Amino acid sequence: MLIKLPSASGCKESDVTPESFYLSRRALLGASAAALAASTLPRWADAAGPSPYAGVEPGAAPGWFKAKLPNTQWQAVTVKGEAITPFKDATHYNNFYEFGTDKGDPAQNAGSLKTEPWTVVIDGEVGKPGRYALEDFMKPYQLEERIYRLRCVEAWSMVIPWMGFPLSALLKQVEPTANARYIRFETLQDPKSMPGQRSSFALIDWPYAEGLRLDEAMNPLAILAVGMYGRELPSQNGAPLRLVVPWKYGFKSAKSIVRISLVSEQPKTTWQTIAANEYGFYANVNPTVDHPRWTQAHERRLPSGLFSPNIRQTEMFNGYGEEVASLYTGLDLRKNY
Ligand SMILES: Nc1nc2c(c(=O)[nH]1)N[C@H]1C(S)=C(S)[C@@H](COP(=O)(O)O)O[C@H]1N2
Ligand SMILES: [Mo]
Repeated sequence: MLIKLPSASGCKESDVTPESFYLSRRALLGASAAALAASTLPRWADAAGPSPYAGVEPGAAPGWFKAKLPNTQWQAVTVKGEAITPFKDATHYNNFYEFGTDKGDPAQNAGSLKTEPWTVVIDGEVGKPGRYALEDFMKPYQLEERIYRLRCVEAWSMVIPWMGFPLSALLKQVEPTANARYIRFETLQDPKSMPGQRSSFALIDWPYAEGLRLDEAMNPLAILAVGMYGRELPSQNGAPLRLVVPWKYGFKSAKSIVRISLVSEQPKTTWQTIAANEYGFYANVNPTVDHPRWTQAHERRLPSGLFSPNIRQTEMFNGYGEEVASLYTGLDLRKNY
């Protein structure tokens, strides 16, 4: 399941600029194809069908990609034989309640999000708390591409190529104290730019907050993403910094993060606060534990249509059990949903 592509050291710096990201990765895949089982390559890699990156070119998405992503490493965790979701779907079918509750609202409204300058605060139970401009916050880390399934608790899913760095790398840097047992993530609160925070949708007690157990946060699959499809994150996907935890339901992956706190107690999360009987703290993807109002046994993979709903079986831990199941030995996943 884990595939390591040739590392950046194998190619010239000019090969890893975002402009040539897609093409040179294809070249790398081609060159190393013999070394990889063909069945483990993502479907788009064999050049059949339209590129899922269509529309990624800056000209096709004005204003979305303000800068290039420097320092990117050729490393991917891919999904076996599954196509990457077209860029268009990944950026026009979103949950980001700060910008509205309809799937198309974030694409329509998130243009008002001001991502520069952006400050990230690290606080709580850490030896090295701090307040960083995003550029400085990111600087120590080599960006990697991670191609992950994203499974929303609402039973739809996508496959998205993220760009980011392991959350574990940040945690090692900030030195959690012996009291640190959980990590809490907080999204921007800015009613001026976020219409959902000033509307009548008072269900949510802003800001949006999420959390992980520290050992979950240290798992190598958990990343902080700053980009997708080889470019900066579009605002509707949580620019400029969002969490991605691929074995958990999508709501764990908090967008537009401004504060990361190490804490000793399990933090209160947004969806748990709204409906604890429907959305637990763990929120591991689990086809055997239904949502009280619908089954979680299967999911609709986007893009899907009325006549081609594209239904697939949901996998335990969203297919990442090999990497994460050991985190939960001895835990009743039915109670701790
Ligand atoms: N701040 C914030 N983060 C959020 C949400 C939100 O409403 N606000 N929605 C979550 C949900 S329910 C999902 S499924 C994913 C969707 O990510 P995507 O739009 O990039 O696919 O973001 C998650 N992160
Ligand atoms: Mo979701």
